[in-house]
Amino acid sequence: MILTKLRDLFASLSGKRTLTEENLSDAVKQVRLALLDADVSYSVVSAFVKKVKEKVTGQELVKSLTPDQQFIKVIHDELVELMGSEEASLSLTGYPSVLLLCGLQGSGKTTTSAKLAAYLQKKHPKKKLLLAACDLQRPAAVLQLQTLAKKIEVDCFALTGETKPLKVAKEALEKARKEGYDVLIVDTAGRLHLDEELMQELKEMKKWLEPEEILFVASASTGQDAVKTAQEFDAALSITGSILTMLDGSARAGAALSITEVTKKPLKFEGIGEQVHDLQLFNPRSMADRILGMGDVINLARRAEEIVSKEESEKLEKKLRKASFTYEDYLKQMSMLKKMGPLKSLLKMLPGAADLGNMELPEEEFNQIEAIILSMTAEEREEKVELVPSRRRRIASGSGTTIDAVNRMVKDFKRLKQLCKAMPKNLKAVEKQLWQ
Ligand SMILES: Nc1nc2c(ncn2[C@@H]2O[C@H](COP(=O)(O)OP(=O)(O)OP(=O)(O)O)[C@@H](O)[C@H]2O)c(=O)[nH]1
Ligand SMILES: [Mg+2]
Repeated sequence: MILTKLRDLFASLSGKRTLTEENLSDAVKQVRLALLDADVSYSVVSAFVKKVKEKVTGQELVKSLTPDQQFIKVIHDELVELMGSEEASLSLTGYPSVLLLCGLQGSGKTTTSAKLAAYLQKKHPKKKLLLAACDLQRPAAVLQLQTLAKKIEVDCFALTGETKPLKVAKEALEKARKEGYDVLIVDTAGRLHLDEELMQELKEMKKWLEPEEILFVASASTGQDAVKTAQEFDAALSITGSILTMLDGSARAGAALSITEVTKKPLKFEGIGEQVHDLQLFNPRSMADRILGMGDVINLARRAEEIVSKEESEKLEKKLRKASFTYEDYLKQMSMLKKMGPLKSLLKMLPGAADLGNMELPEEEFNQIEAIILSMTAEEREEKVELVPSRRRRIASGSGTTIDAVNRMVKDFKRLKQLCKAMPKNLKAVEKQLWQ
C-alpha cells in the first residue's frame, strides 16, 4: 500500500523541518506509481503530481505533523479536492425532474436507473417516480427495466413494438406531466464505441426532455479509457454529473479521479453491487481514503447508521470497547449485518479487512448462528457461565445443529469480539495519521 511505502521512505526524514525538492522526488515517484496502479489515466496522474509537488515544496511543516504525515495530508486533500470535496446531490426542481442516463454498453445504466429510483423512493417517499425504457437497441433491455421496476414497485413506461427511442421518451414525458410524476428517470441504449448515430439520438432526447440531470454512467473497470469516454459524452451532451458503478469488484477506483478531472463535473453516486439498493452517494473523502488504501470507514459507518439507530450503535460500540459484548449482542450484530447486505462487501470496507477473510458467512450460516444463540439460556448468552461440553451438546440439539457448529460459532464470536476490540484503535490510528 502506498501509505506503508511512504512511511518507509520518510522514516529517514525524522528531524527535518521542511519537505524539499530532493527528499520529495522519491515520494512523488511512489505516488505516481500508486495512482497509475489504481488505473488513473496518465495525463491525470501527471497533472496531479505536479500540483502536489508545488503545494508541498518548501512548505513549512505544521508542528504536530511529521514530514510523511504532512505529505500524505497534502495528497489526501488534493485527491478530495479533485473529486469535488463535498458529496453532490441530485437536482430535483422540475415538474417533472428528468434524469437522463447515458454511457457505454454494459456500464450499468439500466441497473442504475432502477437503483436511482430505489434511492429516491427511500429519500423522498412522497415523490412519484416514473422510469422510462428508452433502450430499444437491445431486445431484452425493456424487459430488464420492467422487471427491476416491478421489484421496487415503481412505474415503468414502455412502448412495445416501437423502434424510435425519442418517441418513447416524448410519450413518457407526456405521461409524467399529465399524471403528476415528480421524477422521470430515462434509461438509454448502450454504445459499444462512441458512435455518432447513437450520440445524435441522445442529443435529440436531450433537446426534447430538457433533463435536469444528464448522468454519465461508467464502470470502475473502465480504467484508462475512462478519460476519453467521459470527455466525449460530456462534449456531446454537457453532462451534469457521473455515476461510477461496479466499485464492489476488483477494479481499482482510479476511474473516479480520471472522470472528475476531465469533466470537472461531480461524481454523484457509486454502485457497489448488483442489487437495487447497492447505490450510495459518492463521497470524495472516502474515495481518497480508498485510493490511499485505508479502507472505507465512512461508507461503512453510514450504511450501519441507516439501519442501527445512533443510540444503539453507540451502546454497541461502548460494549465492544469494554469487551462486555455478549452473545445477545453478537446476534444483534449479525442480524444488522444481514440487513446491510452481503457481509463480504462490508468487511472489505474495513481497514485491515484481510484479517477478516475467513469471517465471511453465507446466509444459511447466519440462520444457524441465530438458532444456536436462541437455544442458549440467558446466563449463557451473557457469558456468565462457561460453555462446557454438556451445555454445548444441549444447545446443539436444541437448535437442531451439531456440536461442531456450536464450537465454530463460539470460536467466531470470540474472534469477532477480539477484532472489534482492536477496531476502534485502528480507526483512531488512521485519523491520527491524517489530521493529528
Ligand atoms: N457487481 C456489480 N454489478 C453491477 C453494478 N451495476 C450493474 N451491474 C451489473 O452489470 C451488468 C450490466 O448492467 P446493466 O445495467 O445491464 O448495464 P447497461 O449499461 O444498461 O448495459 P446495456 O444496456 O447493454 O448498455 C448487469 O449484470 C448488472 O447486474 C454494480 O455496481 N456492481
Ligand atoms: Mg441497459
